[in-house]
Amino acid sequence: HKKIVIPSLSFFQNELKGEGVVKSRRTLGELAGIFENQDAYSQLPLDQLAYEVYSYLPEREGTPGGLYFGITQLYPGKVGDEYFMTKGHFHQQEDRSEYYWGLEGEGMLILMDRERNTWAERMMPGSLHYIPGGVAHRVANTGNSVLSFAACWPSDAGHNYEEIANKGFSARLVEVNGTPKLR
Ligand code: S6P
Ligand code: ZN
Repeated sequence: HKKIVIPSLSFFQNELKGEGVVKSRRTLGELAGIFENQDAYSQLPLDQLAYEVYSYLPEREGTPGGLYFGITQLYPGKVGDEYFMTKGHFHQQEDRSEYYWGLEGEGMLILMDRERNTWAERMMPGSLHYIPGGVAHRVANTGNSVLSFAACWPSDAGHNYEEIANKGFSARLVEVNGTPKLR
């Protein structure tokens, strides 16, 4: 389950040695409200792990020009016809952009701009995604194994979860006849 691709190995070795990598985790219980099918959601254990994020900043927090590196491991699963997905956010400093790239597994990066236009990009090992400033981002695991992706973002970007928590994205990624579709 914990297969790690080579380019990220040194990062995980730092974590194993306790050198400044911060690990956070989100359970299904912490994703309350993001899925459409409340019945299906209520049947799942709230303490089930949905994803883990390892992040690392080689500078003091907020250092201008500093860059975070992070790896997210999103577990496979469904809530009704929706896939397990990250909470999703705009950046607190709206104009801050970010790179994502796929490491293992299959998924979709769901993006929404300020006019609430939503689109999606397929994630797979080696796929590269640029998330411009002012674009909310969320990832869904569309496969049967762990989806792992790396990210790089400015140290002063911050997270604005509130808007997505309140209004969601303007489209949902659902499984239709075995394939992911935006609805
Ligand atoms: C941070 C970056 C990622 C996410 C992570 C979890 O800007 O976009 O590290 O934090 O993929 O997603 P979320 O929406 O729970 O922060
Ligand atoms: Zn982000």
